Amino acid sequence: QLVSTELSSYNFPENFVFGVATAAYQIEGAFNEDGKTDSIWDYNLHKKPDWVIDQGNGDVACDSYHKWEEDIQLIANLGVDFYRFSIAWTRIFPSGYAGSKINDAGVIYYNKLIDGLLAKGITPMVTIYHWDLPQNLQRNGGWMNETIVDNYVFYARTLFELYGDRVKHWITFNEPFQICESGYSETDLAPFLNDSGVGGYICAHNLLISHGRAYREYERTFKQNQGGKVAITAHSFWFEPQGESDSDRAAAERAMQFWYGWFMHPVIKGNYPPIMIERIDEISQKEGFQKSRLPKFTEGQIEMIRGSFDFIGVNHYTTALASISNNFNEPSFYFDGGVNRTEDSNWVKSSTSTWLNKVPWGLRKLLNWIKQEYNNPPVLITENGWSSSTGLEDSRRVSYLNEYLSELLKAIHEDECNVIGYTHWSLLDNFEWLKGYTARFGLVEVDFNNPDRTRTPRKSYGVYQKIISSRKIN
Ligand code: GBH
Repeated sequence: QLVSTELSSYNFPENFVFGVATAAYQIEGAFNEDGKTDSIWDYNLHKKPDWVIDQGNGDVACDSYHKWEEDIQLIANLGVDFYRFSIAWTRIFPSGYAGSKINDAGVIYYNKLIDGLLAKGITPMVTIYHWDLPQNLQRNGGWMNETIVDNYVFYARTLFELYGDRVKHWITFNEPFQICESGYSETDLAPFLNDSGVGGYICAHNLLISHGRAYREYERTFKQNQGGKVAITAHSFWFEPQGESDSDRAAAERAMQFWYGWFMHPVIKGNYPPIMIERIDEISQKEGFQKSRLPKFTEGQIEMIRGSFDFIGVNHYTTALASISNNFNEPSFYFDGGVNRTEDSNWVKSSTSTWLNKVPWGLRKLLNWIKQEYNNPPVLITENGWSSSTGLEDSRRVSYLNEYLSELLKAIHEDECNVIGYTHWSLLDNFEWLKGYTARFGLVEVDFNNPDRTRTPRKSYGVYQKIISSRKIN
């Protein structure tokens, strides 16, 4: 009965909150204004524009650095409770380093944004790190150098100091898997390091320690006075077994642990998932590594990271099918996981993001898995959305939104999953990483050929607006 497609007639609970999300590099532009330095995205895309399908980059993007007042008006008219945006590290600390000179102009920009949101009754939710590492730190190894921890924690602490009187919701990291596996072990995201089977694990290790320390810093120094909440957001597919066999079932469960548990198991239960430790230790040894490619936490680190969340953030877009795989022969996350990822050709596929299929029941199954696995923690959906091309009549986004929210309602009312809110990605069409400006995720269309970056609400904007005001699917 989990796999139905009927729209739900339940209401959203009274305290359920709605939001909309963006990220700094994807919308701000002004890449070299007011003292900002290059992030790994500025640096790499200037050096090699061909990383991106249309050679686009974030130099101007939606120009939200200048058009933030218009953005706030769009957010206010939409009627959401909160706006999730990220802060560019390179605007606050141009050198990136702990203790380095703070950049006042950058500080002021986010003050204006936060105050502008609050003036319209919109709650600001800040992502501290959404992929735009200062290139100056990447010069020094970035997330693969353990000295990143002190630099990140100092940066996070500075944000708590600067904005914590008004910002009560903090996300330390957006999508560790993408930061680390895609950025350090593959070439899907900056810094494109392609250090297969090694870089991603080292990055993730330093990232988890950074998260834990930032959380403890907030808890110790700010929580009592500021009364805010700190969380981490990980991306998760739902992995459905490809067939009925035990090995497909085991592969799907392994996939959940490798993709999602890699980060959430340490944060919620302490340490990496046992299946990851076991497999990576064993495979590393067979490969002739002296030590496991998966780094080890100390007991102290395990305790520090365990429980470092006030709620958990989940970015969920789509579902994949899992079956067993033994087909790789170089050190690799995929070999370690032993999962072959496929999809069902009957699923409705996004025309602009090939990885994105509309599988609404996957959200409900994912929420149930989280409930079981982690003892029903408070979950905020920090991203969910659909990728179209240009055009205001975005009927596929509308059905995606209606159907995913329906499954969310069923998870809340029928399965008692503790979901506290929903965030749509994205407010605006924006710079979609290696897809440039070809994949449009906005409730609002942006004309990137117009120097004014004109914004026009799509049909889905009105549909989401109505869902929020009526508190049900219409
Ligand atoms: C989010 O990432 C990001 O947080 C956001 O910045 C981005 O704009 C948004 O979603 C839309 O993409 O394994 O080769 O099939 C989503 C993360 C990116 C994870 C694509 C899955 C599949 C690549 N997803 N990825 S592949």
